[in-house]
Amino acid sequence: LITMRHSFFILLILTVSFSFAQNLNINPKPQHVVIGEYFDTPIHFNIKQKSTDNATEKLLSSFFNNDNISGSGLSIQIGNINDRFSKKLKNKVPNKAESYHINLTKKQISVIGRDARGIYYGVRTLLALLKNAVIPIGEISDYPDVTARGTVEGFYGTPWSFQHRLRQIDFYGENKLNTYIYGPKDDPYHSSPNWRKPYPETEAAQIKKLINRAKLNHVDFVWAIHPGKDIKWNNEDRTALLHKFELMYNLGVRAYAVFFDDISGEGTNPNQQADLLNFLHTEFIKKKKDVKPLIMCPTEYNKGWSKPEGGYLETLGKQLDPSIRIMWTGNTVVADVDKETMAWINAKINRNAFIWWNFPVSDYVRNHMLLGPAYGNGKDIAQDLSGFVSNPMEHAEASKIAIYGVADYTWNMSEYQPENNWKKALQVVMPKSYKALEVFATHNSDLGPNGHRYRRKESVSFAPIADAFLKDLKANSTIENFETVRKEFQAIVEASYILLNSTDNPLLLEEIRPWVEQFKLLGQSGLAMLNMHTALEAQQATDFERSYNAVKAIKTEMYNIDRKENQNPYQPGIKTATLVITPLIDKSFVYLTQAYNKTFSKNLGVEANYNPHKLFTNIEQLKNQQVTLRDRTLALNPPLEIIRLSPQAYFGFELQKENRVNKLVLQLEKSLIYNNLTIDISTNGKDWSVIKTEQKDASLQASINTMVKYIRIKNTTSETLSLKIEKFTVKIK
Ligand code: 14T
Repeated sequence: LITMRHSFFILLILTVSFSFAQNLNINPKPQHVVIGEYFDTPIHFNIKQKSTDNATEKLLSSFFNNDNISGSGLSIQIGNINDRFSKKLKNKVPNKAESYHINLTKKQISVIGRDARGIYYGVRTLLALLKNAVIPIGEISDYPDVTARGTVEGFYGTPWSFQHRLRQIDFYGENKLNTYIYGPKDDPYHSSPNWRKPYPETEAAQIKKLINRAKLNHVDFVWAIHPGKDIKWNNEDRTALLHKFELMYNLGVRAYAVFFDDISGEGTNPNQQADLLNFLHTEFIKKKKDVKPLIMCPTEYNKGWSKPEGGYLETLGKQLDPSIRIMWTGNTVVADVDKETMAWINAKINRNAFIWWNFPVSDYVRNHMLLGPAYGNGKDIAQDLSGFVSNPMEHAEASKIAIYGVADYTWNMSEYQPENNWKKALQVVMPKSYKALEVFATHNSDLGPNGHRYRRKESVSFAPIADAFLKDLKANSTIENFETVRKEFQAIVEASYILLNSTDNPLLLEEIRPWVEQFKLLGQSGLAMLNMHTALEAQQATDFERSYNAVKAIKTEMYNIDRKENQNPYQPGIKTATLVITPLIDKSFVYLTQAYNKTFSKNLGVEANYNPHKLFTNIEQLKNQQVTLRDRTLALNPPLEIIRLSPQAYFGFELQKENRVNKLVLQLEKSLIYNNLTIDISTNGKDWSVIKTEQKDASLQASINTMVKYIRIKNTTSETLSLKIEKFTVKIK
């Protein structure tokens, strides 16, 4: 009996400490934690450190000061494996880069790092432990699974501000991310036309500061250059590149990348690319001695774009110096990666690929906020990667939710739990209002239909409830979930108010504000929709019509926000909760109004302001591109991609019915191509007539003024044309 009771207690202690271990609240989750009892965190510490660098010193002084340091306090020893104090414990430090070991007793805490970064990470973990009221007795052995972990600021759109970059770099340090690749597409000194030129003074000074901040966080600031749009494969440009590297070196850069993505023409030649990189490797990296290995982004950076006939990837794989890392986005531009992805690319390039994960980047769905968990990548690929970076949204603070997940995933891959991590991330970015943020983020995760066909789950636990609601509504039976749905709409409204008035992260609020406003209105329209149902059940026509008008009025307000906020030329406007909540409200509204019309012999309108016209094309690349109707202008959302138009290929619009069409405008990056295109119209999709066009303000225009159902741009030459569509609109009467 005694033994039984004994083992029961042991079991109890084990479970308690186990669940507490889960709760150490350290992101990323440490690899090995063995802990037993806890003791109260003392007030004073007697701290001795050896071999600590500036970054670690600075970190230590953020916690230890004259008030909590004392000779009689809890002894803390910090150092590396060669320091004398670590003799007994150094075997426990994992034999991996950036690793550390922490030993915790009531008498002493030892933190031993394998290298400078290992010490720094050990101290990060130590400080996290000391923030709790109790300290565990036991040991932590820890190391990262992936060598290079972090982000690539590689999106199109407004680059992050200086202030945001500083905050990001601090955030990376806090979460043991070690890589920030600087490559914003819209920085002209990173790309064409100015990649050859030095940064102007202000920008240079800021980059210098970012580099210093990165050093203090043990983050490699990797400066990327994107020269492929206009590079000449000659000595002059090669020297220009070397010179720019030297200038950046003088600002403090010690890690470099060269991007050849999203270019066409001469710049795409793999032999020339490899030559250039090898040249930089021997003439710069090797000579400097304190610069990290080069990273390159290939032109064919995903499987979908790789042309096996051309042997592009194999050429890079064979020719590039083995130390040079090659980036890869996966099977398509925007994709999650798995074992198969890695096996395919690694075989081609003769090395482990460096993953460029295009999440949570939203530059192709700019009207959406991507706030869901970071999930979808294989948890068994740690050994197949040389690095893993996330390309974030232009909304820096909002991106931290996903980046927090990337930190955990890349550090301790097999144990990564996306949903748990996501909940912690919400608390980190909004320590007080995180519950409201959870309501908002739960319903703002998906991207909607998009050219890359990348989707995310959204409103996961609510989705079945919404389905059941609609089913009951249509079957005219009692709605079982009515109260649950009402509560959710109420929660949406309340969470929105809480967020709009929250003070715990003003910068985050600034980014999400228009979406939260929209979300609040959406919740209110949901409540009004439910009132329509209640009034219909009670046969109260007046109440029904008031709620009906309220839904319409709220929709008008939402429409106005959509027309006013975030007016970029790509995906203008503000979309919220598009996967589950919005369709639920829209469908219910139509259904209820129809039922009311029938019962009361009325004729209330149900027309939604959705777009009834369609894209009309035989080009695979374009088939998922969205079209927008604003006022009376129908527009193709301009793709970031260069579109290849084979002979006879066409793109245009199919209108819902015959309509008088006015003006057509097509704007391409290069206006030379206009001569190779015709504009056709048709009323049946079979018989076409070519219409007259003129070139005006670098665009191709046509005044049409007849009834058409189909209108298209067509390649009438016998050559394949490559075009970058900047604008394509028609005005409908
Ligand atoms: F270099 C790459 F790995 C990459 O992903 N490049 C861009 C990136 O800057 C952008 O943020 C991301 C998401 O839109 O995708 C790439 O951008 C594209 C994608 C295309 F399909 C640019 C042109 C495209 F045709």
